[in-house]
Amino acid sequence: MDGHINSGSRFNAHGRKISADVMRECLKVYLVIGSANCQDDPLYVIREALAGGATMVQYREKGDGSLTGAARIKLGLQLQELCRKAGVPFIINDDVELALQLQADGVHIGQEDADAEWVRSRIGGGILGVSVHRLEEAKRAVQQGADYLGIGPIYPTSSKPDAHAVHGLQILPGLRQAGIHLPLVGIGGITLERAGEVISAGADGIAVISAVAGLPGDQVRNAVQQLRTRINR
Ligand code: 3NM
Repeated sequence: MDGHINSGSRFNAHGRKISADVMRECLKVYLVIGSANCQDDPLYVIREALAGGATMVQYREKGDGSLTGAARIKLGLQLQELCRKAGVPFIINDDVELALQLQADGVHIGQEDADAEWVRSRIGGGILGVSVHRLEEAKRAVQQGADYLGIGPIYPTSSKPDAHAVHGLQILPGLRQAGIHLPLVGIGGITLERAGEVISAGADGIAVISAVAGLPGDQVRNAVQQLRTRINR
């Protein structure tokens, strides 16, 4: 592995970093998904979400009953193939080695995970997302080469038992006014009804688990279409 994630991908050809403008587009309706989050077969859910216009996918195989070992890798490869066909970046949560093994388009890490500078050195021009909870963390992630910042939880969420205290919408204009210009995605408890206000507050997009993966598979496509409409308003 040469340390350049999926260097054949149109998102980071020749190891170049993704532009902020393309990153903003990719963040619009960002689906975070693992088998434990899905009511239906994750492959069906992903197919429907991509058909509805999901703009980026994060494979986050966590929680009760989540897959490990070969089964985790197999599902990752299957999800990645669907994303590749749809021309949508495929990001791995928290596991640089898995990302390199799968040749994913990027990695998303939290503050408790690996150091962002180290991850950047491992993934070359791949997409690097970092979850931050305060201005100092945001500034540091910018310096360390993040392509986007995840901000959450914006609202209460039951999808992440160890989530931080709820920030509310105010954190978004706070970061913008403090000079953080990197693409931002809001996460945590975001629903169709709330999506518009997250964008109005300063996010470039929304990242969701339950509002998409938690639905019966036959409702997923419509849910993503509706989210895209709210984001573009
Ligand atoms: N990260 P839902 S909140 C994966 O605050 C994750 O960083 C969060 O799931 C953070 O859309 C969260 O179902 C869960 O609320 C998001």
